[in-house]
Amino acid sequence: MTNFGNNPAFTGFNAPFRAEVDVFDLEVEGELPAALNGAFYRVQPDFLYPPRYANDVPFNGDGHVSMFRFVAGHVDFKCRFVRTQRYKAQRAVRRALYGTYRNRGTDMPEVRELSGGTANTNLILHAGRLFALKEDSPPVQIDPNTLDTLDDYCTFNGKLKSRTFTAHPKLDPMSGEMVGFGYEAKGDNTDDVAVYSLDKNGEVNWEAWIKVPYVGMLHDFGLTQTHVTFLVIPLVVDMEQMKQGGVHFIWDDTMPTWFGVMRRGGDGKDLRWYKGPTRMATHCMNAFSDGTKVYADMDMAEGNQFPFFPNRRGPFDFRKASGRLTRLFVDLSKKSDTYDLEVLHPEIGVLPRADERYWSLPYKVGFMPVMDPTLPLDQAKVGNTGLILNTWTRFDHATGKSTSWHTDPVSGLQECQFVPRSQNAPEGDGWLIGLCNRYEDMRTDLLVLDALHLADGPVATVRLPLKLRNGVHGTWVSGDHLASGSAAA
Ligand code: V55
Ligand code: FE
Repeated sequence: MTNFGNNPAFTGFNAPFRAEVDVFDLEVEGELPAALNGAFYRVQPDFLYPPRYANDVPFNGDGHVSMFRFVAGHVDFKCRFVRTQRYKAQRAVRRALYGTYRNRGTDMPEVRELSGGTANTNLILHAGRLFALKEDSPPVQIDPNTLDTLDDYCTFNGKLKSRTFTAHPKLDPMSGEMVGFGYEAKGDNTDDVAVYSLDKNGEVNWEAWIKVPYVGMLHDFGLTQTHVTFLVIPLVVDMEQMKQGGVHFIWDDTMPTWFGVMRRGGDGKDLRWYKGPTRMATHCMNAFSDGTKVYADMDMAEGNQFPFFPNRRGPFDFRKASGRLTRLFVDLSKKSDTYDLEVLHPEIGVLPRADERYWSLPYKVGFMPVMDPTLPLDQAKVGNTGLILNTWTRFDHATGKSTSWHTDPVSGLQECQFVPRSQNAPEGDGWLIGLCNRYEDMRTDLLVLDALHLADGPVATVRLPLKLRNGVHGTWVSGDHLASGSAAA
């Protein structure tokens, strides 16, 4: 094959990984909590072949899933590429056949009928099925024990009519339902969104079709006990740019945001759109309802947060890319056609997470990787996925206080994952785990912190003998869903 060249997106810590590895019994410093029984899955975009287009973006890498199986104070490791239709087609001919990010017109003719999905963004387990997700295509089902791909185009028994499905489905802890949606549901640049819920056995039990005010990235959404919320942001689809071989999105800072709120289980006709200022927000820490009041907490910035998606005007501005956890609020009993915004905490960060036992419910505790507050903002480096993050922070919305732990200056942190100490432990009582990039020796560690005592630092550091790439999202699956024993036997 050709090589990846000296593009900074593919050198140093960002070098392609491409390997499929099993490591039995990883080295551990410190003490792994014996009660941690389950698996941490996370996914990184990892190009199997060098992209054919110079303008391609990190978000177009092939989905490469890592599994850390925690059992009896030990961790076994396994990683595999997801066998997407794209992966299999390119592997068969030993070269890239697909084009640039979410632009099917740049794909070679022989693959245009195949799925373009990369399964590179997130994972979730529902009704015993583990899905690897990319928002431009249906879920890909993988085996939670072997990581083998079981279904490269999962339509929920033919019930998923949308051509796309979000990378951020939510689980309702009360009903056991999984709720999700697909945007651009009838094809590129269509303003159709299809919303679905699946009952606790994995059967589709609700479908509603709605329209967005304009077609922008709809990456995540909010789920409450009674409603779903969407935020349309001005990272808009540009068909002109795509015709010229460009990527799917462009940032248009002349456009407002629209916060959409609609009832769960209905036909979508009650959907209301509330206007707001130009903002970027990708992720929802959690959302909840209180009577007619609906709240959604998102990491929100003034401008484009993805340096690799072009701005319609002006250069990338990392000051405007700084996002803070922000509460979006509407009262459905009021006539207002705008939504309210309130910054909840001063820290600058991305990738907010909650104690998922509180998804869709009133909650107090959240977590987020943030920039070390001792780093002056204008010295913050802009990596290929935005700001360099070296701090994990726990937020308490009831007191407005936060506690943090930050790494040494030659390390960086990826997304964090909360794991409850037990199924009925209080909210936020458990561990915070996630990957740490060791830039000096080009390795990756998995850190385990006590979520109640972040400032004390890791209780255990699980050392990998290799370097993983910057990943996107991960999920925790408790041991009762998994085969007993080793993952890497
Ligand atoms: C995101 C990630 C994506 C993508 C769109 O975090 C949005 C946001 C890894 O791919 O395609
Ligand atoms: Fe995401």
